[in-house]
Amino acid sequence: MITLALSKGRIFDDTLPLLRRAGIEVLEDPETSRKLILATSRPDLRVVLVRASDVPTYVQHGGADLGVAGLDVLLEHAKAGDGAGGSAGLYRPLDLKIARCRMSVATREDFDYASAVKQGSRIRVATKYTQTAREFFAAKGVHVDLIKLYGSMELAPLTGLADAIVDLVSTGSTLVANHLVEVERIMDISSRLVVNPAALKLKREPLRALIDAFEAAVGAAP
Ligand code: PRT
Ligand code: MG
Repeated sequence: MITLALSKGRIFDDTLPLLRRAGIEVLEDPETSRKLILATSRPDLRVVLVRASDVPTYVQHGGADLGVAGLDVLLEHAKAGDGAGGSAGLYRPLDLKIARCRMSVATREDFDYASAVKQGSRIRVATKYTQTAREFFAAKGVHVDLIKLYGSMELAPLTGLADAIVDLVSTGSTLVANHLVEVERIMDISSRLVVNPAALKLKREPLRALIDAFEAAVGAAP
């Protein structure tokens, strides 16, 4: 049996067409079913539904043989280095080019970010991505106080909790709706296939075939 870890929502929705192109159907809809383990049309492949940020943990520790996670999540997981060796425990063979967005710095419209950076002021930055943000600002030589949040980052500059946020942006409409502006782009983000290296040894043939099928499906994507 091969176990594929996916998170509900955009990762599941964007992985489905890739699986379909590889001739694989997921037999249950996570939006209507309460099941966390979903069968597929391939009797030797099942999907487990986990939190987006738990995908690397499942794959690293063998709860799943492979999984799909955003680069944002993978970088935080690797840098958190929770004793288990960060990304050392994950083989990352493929950019699936799905769930694309960018990681950016945003502030209130009336906050002069460029001047704050130039003057070397300490900037209070709220984010879920503290590891990535710390590295980004350190490389620029910008002094920041990082405030860890788990969601609704957009609220932080509006309430005075922070001067800036580091968050994901795709259409930009969330920023606009909250009167925030993107002042710097940190990196482009897409989702990656990650594989447990031990599983790749033990189940080499079927896992290789599945990775190849994903690769062909990405290549064939419109
Ligand atoms: O919800 P949970 O805490 O379980 O996890 P999650 O929020 O990380 O999961 P999910 O499903 O929301 O996101 C999974 C992955 O999708 C992320 O890890 C990213 O790699 C990727 N992705 C792609 C995005 C976006 N686009 C995105 N736009 N993840 C989040 N957003 C959010 C963003 O944080 C902001 O709040 O959407 C809002 C901005 O969108 P626009 O279109 O208004 O700019
Ligand atoms: Mg979410």
